[in-house]
Amino acid sequence: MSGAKGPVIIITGTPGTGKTTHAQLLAEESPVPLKHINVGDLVKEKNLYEEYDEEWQSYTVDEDKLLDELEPLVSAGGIILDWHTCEIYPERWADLVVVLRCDHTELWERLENRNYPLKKIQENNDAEIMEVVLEEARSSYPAEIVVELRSEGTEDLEANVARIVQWIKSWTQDHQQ
Ligand code: DAT
Repeated sequence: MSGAKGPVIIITGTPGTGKTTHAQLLAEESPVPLKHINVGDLVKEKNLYEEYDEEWQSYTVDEDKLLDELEPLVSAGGIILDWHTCEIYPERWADLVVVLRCDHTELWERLENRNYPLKKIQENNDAEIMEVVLEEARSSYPAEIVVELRSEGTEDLEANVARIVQWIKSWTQDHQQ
C-alpha cells in the first residue's frame, strides 16, 4: 500500500511450500522492520472463524472479521502476510505477492511430516500440481507484483530471501519522502 512506512508483502503458496520459513527469515534479514503475521494462527487466536471442520482439520474463516482485524496492521505498513490464500485481500493492500512453489513429491513428504490426514495431503498436493494458488495470485493482482519462487531446499530459501531483501531496498528508495 503506497505511502505506508514499509511495504506490504504477501507470501502465499500451498500449505508446506515454506511460507512461514521464508517469512521468519525475511523478517530477520529485512533492511526495514517487518512484522510477520501468520494469518492462520491469527484466525485461531482471535476466533476469526465460523467453524472448525474435524474431517479436514481446518477452519472456515470469517472473511469480514479477518479483514477488519488485518486492516489497521496493513495500513501501518511494514508487514508480511503469511497465508495459503491471497484472493480475499483488497488488491490495493499488496506491494509484492510471492507465490512459493514446491515439487509435489517433496511437498507430500513435508505434509506427511505434519501428520495431515491422507485426503488433506492429497488435496493440497493436487492443488500444488494444478497451480491453484499461483492462478489465484495472478487473477487477483497486477502481473508486475506477482513473483513465483521455487522453495525446495535451503539454497532456494536463502536465494529467495536475498532477492526479496533487494526488492525491499529498492521499494524503500522509491518511497522515501
Ligand atoms: P508453510 O508455511 O508454507 O506451510 P513451512 O514454512 O511451515 O510451510 O515449511 C514446511 C516444512 O518444509 C518445514 O519443515 C520447513 C520445510 N521447508 C520449507 N521450505 C523449505 C526450503 N526452501 N528448504 C528447506 N526446507 C524447507
